[in-house]
Amino acid sequence: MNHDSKSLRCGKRVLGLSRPQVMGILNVTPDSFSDGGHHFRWQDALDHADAMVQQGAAIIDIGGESTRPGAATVSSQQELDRVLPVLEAITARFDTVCSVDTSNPVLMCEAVRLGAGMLNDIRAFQRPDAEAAALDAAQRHGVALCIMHMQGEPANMQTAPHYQNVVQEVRAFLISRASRFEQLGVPATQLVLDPGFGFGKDLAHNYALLRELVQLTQQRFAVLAGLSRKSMIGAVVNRPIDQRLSGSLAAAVLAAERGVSILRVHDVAATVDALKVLDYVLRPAQ
Ligand code: YH5
Repeated sequence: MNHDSKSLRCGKRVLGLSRPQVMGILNVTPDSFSDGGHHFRWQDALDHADAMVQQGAAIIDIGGESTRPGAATVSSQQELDRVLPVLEAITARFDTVCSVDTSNPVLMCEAVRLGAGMLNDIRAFQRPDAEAAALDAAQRHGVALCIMHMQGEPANMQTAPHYQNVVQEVRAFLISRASRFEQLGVPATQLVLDPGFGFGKDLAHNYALLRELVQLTQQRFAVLAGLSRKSMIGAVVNRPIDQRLSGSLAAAVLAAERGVSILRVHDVAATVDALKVLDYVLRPAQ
């Protein structure tokens, strides 16, 4: 699908996708917004969400499970305790769509009750009960579902990623998963596909997916890309994680130019500016 015709239902709201939209990342893990110890600073997290909304984020993606290789596994209750209070505060304060980054079916149900407009699962709703929870959320509350491709699990996914044809395999997986949700009654206007940059892919796999994104964006679903600060940027520019903004902006613009509708990013203001330039180039001359 191209940018002209798309919109995404996110619960009570409809997000127009005639221009690419920005999803701001809000991590609520102990290593973010901490005071150096184990104390999580709620106000800092809310201030950060506020800033991202002011900068033009259409969606705030709240995540309480670290997917870094070697990261401590989080219990279901811990994840609920981290995410739900922040979600509740954000939906009360800001007129923005909230997405919850989780594979936990209990959190999916609770998040939708508190007004989340999108569920974002790096495991594509394949864990036991996650599919049923996502289906219920989509059908009863109209929330959008973001289906991401990953090979393996975060703990081992970068060990030896292997594909015959990464673009075809990722596309086939995503289309089959989305078609299943459609058959179960979820309209395509509530489904988002994501190739899952960095999730069980080496550098060549990641760049093949970025190069060939039109193979995903030409389907009938909206596409989301998460490229911000990832290793595939760091490997090319040869810079640590806090110096990857320029590379991330280049990747975001290249993805949007290939028809991606939602960019999941850390740096909202800079990405919004970069996308404005792309939008002006793509706009018919007046
Ligand atoms: C994604 O792509 N990613 S969490 C490593 C980094 C920087 C950032 C080494 N959740 C995605 O953001 N959900 C995450 O530098 C996601 N798509 C969707 N839908 C990983 C992350 C990151 C990892």
